[in-house]
Amino acid sequence: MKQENRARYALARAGALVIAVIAAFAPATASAGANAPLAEYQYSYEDGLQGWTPKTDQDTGTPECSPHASEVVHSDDRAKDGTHSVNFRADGTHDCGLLWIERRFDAGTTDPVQVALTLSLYSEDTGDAGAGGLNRVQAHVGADCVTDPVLGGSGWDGFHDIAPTSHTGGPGWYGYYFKHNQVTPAADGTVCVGQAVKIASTYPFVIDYYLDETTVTIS
Ligand SMILES: [Ca+2]
Repeated sequence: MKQENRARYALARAGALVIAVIAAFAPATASAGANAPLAEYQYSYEDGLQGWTPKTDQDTGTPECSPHASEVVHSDDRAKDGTHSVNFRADGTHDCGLLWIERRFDAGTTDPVQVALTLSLYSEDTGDAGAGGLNRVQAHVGADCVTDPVLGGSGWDGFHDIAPTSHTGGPGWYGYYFKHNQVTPAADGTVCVGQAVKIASTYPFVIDYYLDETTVTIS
């Protein structure tokens, strides 16, 4: 009888796990259901930046903020998957800044496509690191990459806001999702995707964020 109960428990538990897995992937399945992916690209950054180019507002076009020592580098300090990730070193000295990596993707068409981006970011922020606002995860999706980001009234031109880097749950890896419903690729059938951290506060030190598990889906 005990054995039977154990078997029933194991079956019930397996069923619950299956349901949990389905639930976890349901949104992705639903969004891709009517529009089958043309291409899906995944990155764990184990061997380097895998074609992604690191940039900051300081080294791209006209510097927008007073000089800050932010940089984006490959790292083995932390990883969500494997042993390596991308370290966004956000220097908050001047209450301003943008760090990102960008990469072009073959959409396989010049017709409008939908581009979805998922990523994991490790952050220790639990609120404003200074007193100017919350640092944020942002994204760029377009035919062209951003050659000179300009800080406008509502944020960095060309970058879409996703969510703050801070979480009341404390330090850890957090998932972010962004979808651009209609992007017309460049003449060569490619689109540019950027993953960014916006510095929105003043703090006299460097905050280390880590990016891992990026997926770009083109539909
Ligand atoms: Ca990794």
